[in-house]
Amino acid sequence: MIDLDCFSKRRDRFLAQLGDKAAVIPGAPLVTHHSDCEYPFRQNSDFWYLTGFDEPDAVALFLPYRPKGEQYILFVLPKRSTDEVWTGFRWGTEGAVGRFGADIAHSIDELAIRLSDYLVGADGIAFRVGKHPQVQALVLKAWTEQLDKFQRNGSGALSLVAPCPLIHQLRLRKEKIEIDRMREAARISAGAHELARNIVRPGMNERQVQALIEQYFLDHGARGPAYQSIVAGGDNACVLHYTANNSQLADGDLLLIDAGCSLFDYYNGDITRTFPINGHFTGEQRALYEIVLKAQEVAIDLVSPGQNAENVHESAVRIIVEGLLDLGLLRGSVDSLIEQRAYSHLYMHRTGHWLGLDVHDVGAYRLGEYPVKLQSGMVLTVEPGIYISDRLPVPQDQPSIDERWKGIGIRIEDDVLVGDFEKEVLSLNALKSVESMQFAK
Ligand SMILES: [Mn+2]
Repeated sequence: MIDLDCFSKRRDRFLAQLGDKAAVIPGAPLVTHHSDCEYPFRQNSDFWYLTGFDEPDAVALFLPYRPKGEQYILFVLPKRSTDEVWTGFRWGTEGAVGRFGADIAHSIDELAIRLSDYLVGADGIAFRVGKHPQVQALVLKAWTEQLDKFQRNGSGALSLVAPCPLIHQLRLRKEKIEIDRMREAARISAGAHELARNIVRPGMNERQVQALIEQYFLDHGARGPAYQSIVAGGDNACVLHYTANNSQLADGDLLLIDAGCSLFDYYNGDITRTFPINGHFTGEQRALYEIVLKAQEVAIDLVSPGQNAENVHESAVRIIVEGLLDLGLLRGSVDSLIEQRAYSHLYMHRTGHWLGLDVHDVGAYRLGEYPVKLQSGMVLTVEPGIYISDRLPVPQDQPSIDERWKGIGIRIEDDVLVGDFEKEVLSLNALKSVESMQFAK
């Protein structure tokens, strides 16, 4: 059972920051997959962060201008045995109050008639426009009513603002309880990568490896994969978001696996490993692997309070460019290659992203002119790569690529927590040294 104390503390912080604004935070609905079948339910992360409530079609109101005991309102699916016999247990309004700490709870059917009244007294409304069409119609209607009455009342919610900066600033720095959960997500994810590397043999299908990894996630108590697992043999690894996972693994190719689990409270792991399918690197594979590994280690080394994600990225780019120059895959000076991005046919993505309740987690990377400084409690991935294929044209002045390099795609990704002084690699149980990627098969 999830400890709900942290959610109530977050609500207190959020309410304090709202001033006299109301916030309307919708949960996620069920989403249709096809016909009348739905995707597995996935709660909205902002809603989850503030409520810990894991049912579809809920809406939370935060009303700091109202007296204590009327500030946190939950609208939820009503308890109804004729529905529960089809879709299972619901907490209903009683559970929303008794278990989840709402001051007041109503059936979601009543949102349309109650929302306007609850928003009276707010001097603004915090609501994310453009993401929740049904709730948005009600919010805009209530806001319009207040604007219409403004001349008579001399007060009302004049502004509609985005709640994201407030919530996402909170979410960017993880609490201790969140860090513990992310450690667990990384530990399970790392275990799956270790299993995969030990079982993979030439002739297996990518899909079988995906099945092993995802079985491991479920076996170890996770909800499932945090995102579509990428199991990409050989040239497939050069497609960054390859998810077809239906090719046979060839003797002599590398296998790139980008997979992580999501826990029941939605914290995620995000790990990539690349290893030779037959247990032995070719010379070309090894040379490139060593570059990516060095780039990743140098970049991880830089992760510390006061640093920023752009410097982390640039440090990895520099090592990769230097390495590709040495191998004759680039031509020119390191600085001008970096400045002109003349490496981007071989390394075309950023070196990492925030990680948390969302795999590409919320939080700004820049504040205007300045990159956001890393602070303790932030978690980011560090994931440089090199991908050699014919998909992108070789820039003018750059050497054409010999066939022996083609079909090699390598990425190495870890999840790194910024500590007070030191970093912690949450995913360190997934091995990555050249030696540990190779063994007799
Ligand atoms: Mn990632």
